[in-house]
Amino acid sequence: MIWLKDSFKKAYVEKFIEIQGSMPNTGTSWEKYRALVVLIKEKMKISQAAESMNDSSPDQEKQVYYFSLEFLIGKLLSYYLINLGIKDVVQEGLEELGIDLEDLIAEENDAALGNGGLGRLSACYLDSMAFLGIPGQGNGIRYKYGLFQQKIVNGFQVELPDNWLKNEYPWEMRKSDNTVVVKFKGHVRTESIKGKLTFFHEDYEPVLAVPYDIPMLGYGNLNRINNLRLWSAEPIKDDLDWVSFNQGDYSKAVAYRSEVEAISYILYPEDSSHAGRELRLRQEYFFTAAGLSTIIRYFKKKNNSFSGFARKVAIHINDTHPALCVPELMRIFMDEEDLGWDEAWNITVNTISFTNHTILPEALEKWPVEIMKSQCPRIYMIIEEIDRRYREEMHHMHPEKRDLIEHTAIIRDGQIHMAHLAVIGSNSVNGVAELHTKILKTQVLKDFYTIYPYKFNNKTNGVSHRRFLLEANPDLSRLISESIGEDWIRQSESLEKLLPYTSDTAFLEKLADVKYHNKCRLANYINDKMNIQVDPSSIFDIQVKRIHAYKRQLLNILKIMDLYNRWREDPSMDIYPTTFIFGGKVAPGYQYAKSIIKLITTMAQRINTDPALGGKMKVIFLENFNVSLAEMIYPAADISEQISTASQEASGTGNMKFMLNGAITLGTLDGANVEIRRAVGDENIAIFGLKANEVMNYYQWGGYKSWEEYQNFPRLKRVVDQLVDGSLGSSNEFAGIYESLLRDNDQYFVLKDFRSYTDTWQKVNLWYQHKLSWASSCLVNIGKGGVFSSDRAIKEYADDIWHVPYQNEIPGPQEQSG
Ligand code: OAK
Repeated sequence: MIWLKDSFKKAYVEKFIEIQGSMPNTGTSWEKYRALVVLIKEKMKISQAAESMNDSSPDQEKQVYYFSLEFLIGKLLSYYLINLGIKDVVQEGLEELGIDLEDLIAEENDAALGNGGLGRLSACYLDSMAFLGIPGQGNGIRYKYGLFQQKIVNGFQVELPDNWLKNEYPWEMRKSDNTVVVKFKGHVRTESIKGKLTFFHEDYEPVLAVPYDIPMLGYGNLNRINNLRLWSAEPIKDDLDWVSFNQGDYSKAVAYRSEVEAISYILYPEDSSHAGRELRLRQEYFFTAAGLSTIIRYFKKKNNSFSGFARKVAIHINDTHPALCVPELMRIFMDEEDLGWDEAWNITVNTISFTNHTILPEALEKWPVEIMKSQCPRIYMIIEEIDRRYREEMHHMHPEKRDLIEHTAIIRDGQIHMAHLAVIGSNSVNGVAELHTKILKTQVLKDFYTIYPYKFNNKTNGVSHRRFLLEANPDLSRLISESIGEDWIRQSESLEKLLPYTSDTAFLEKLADVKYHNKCRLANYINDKMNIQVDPSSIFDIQVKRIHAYKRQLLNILKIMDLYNRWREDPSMDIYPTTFIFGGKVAPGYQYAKSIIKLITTMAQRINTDPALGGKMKVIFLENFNVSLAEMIYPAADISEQISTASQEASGTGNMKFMLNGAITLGTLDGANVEIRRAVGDENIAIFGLKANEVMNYYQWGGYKSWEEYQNFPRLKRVVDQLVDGSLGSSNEFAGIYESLLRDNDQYFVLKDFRSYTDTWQKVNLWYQHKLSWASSCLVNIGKGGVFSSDRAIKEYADDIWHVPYQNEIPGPQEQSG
């Protein structure tokens, strides 16, 4: 325990007075929040954290650096209070000072430096690394604007800027002393010095990379405070623009400043698609180069030679966005540290590991040679040389396989294939669920799998069960701990101890009560925000995630349209009342997905105001789905909709968060759903639809005939026709959706899976009415959910890829003294 209540109160009041010069009761909630964060940081000696505090020995312990363009960390205050074991003390202490902790928690902005799955995964992984005592540091960009805020206006998504730094972000610490210069543009002069080719990058555009550190506090592990280092781009003040001003070239100076600041201005809101914009490449090189310079600087403090580098450093690249780590590390080793190519290459490959997060072709990053050449001329030269040597080596090994070389080369048709660079330049390539890894090996990266079979491995994703269960669902957490003790918080697999309770009626009733309570909480939120009353005893059937054609929110809303049609025709139909809840953002330029939101909100408007329905159905589109809202939604779900076209969702992580909160998955055999089914058994999940191999077969033969599906199932024909026959209003709003289904042959098999989806949904609806059987299956989902904790995933990365030790048994926060 780091504080008793009275010492906390005293420390808090003193801190507030020190910062504000007045008593806390005179301050705003924001000031009170900031004082609390500052106090915690000081108490934890966080400003000395990371490098120095964790590693005072002369010999460096192996460090893991997790490079990601996205870290969707959400709010930290409440979570850290839990991790420090002081939430109750702080809450009570503040209460005695007349302050409501909830008000302070509400002041914190969600740090939304990510789009969705990939970004949240990196936040969960930093969390587990801190918990497990792995020296693991995140490396990313401090975007001035995070993922946009979504408003729904007249049923359409409207994007507003997310100015999360407006008030200052008290968790971060600017570390100006560790600023580095990243060099863009210019040209490379080559000179032979003492018989050795030497490269000089000249006339470059210098960009200052200024680090801001955010502490990563793991549950109960106060001895290890890790760090998320986010880089901000700033112009060099007294150099180029000063020169330009002196010469009167104002426009050049202004252009330079804005070009530089643009680098860390905004997170690209495209999820799983590659826009190929120059600025994005600049972002990628910027945080890669800055992060590597920190690594090298720290390594050199503790080591005299680079020969042991790969034993002391693991660099993980989260998808291909940081793949320039490969040539940049080569550049540093060769141009700055004077290593030869072969040695530099060996160390680079042995240090870097790579995770692929999607098979969508539109997400695969390719950069035109011309852009790379002009932005990063020296890096381009190195990529060219890596490509040349790769081709040569392949030619030597497989002289007859010209096609193989062409298919796997890095530079082809004037483009740089970043996934190829990442595979060739790393020692490990992993997918994020068993099915996804299999698809990588047999389809997307199959040629590479024949060349480097030993690099490929699977690491099924995991989520922080402490954030998404312990913090998000306090009532369920209490029930669990009262029944099986608190081990599950540190050992997620201990949740299995709940399984004997599946036949304990009293326990199942308590579980149902907890769910009801959580549904009331969400219902109140909906009422407050949208002025719509939903019945907490109806089924909460929820699909929250990015809106994307392959995730098939369309299939869900067509099901709802069909149900509505049938209910109106036969009001006595035996269906249990259901509230359908959607949430998720669309990339601003993705018109098709935007029209799906409009379809959902149009149906919501119609259904929610139809008095004849007597409240049997409600449809809710919750605006601005983010980490904080997610924490309220998962605990309230009965049905978890995981209905992507089989083969397309690499893993999914929402599926795991719902499961841990006792929702039943209604899903396809896609991504990690496959493993969820294996964990819980067929009787505790509802699976429907085409299998991945069936979908892939269709793709191979050019798809299926969606027209036939439509013609042969009148209920389906009816909902599809309603998209364009004026039933939903006179505008032509949904013609694009209609076309995608019939004229473009339904690329995502929505019509093909419609019958089995609606049939399965109906069975689930019936099943829900058997309350004990339902609650028992919910409990199996919780009990089997432990394996989907990010602790398990990180242990696998640590064992198989990074080769770093971790602590398995970590005392809880209460047991540590300070
Ligand atoms: C985003 C940009 C480029 C490539 C992939 C993504 C992405 O978010 N992928 C998602 O990653 C998650 C974490 O691994 C998976 O659970 C999702 O299935 C996948 O779509």
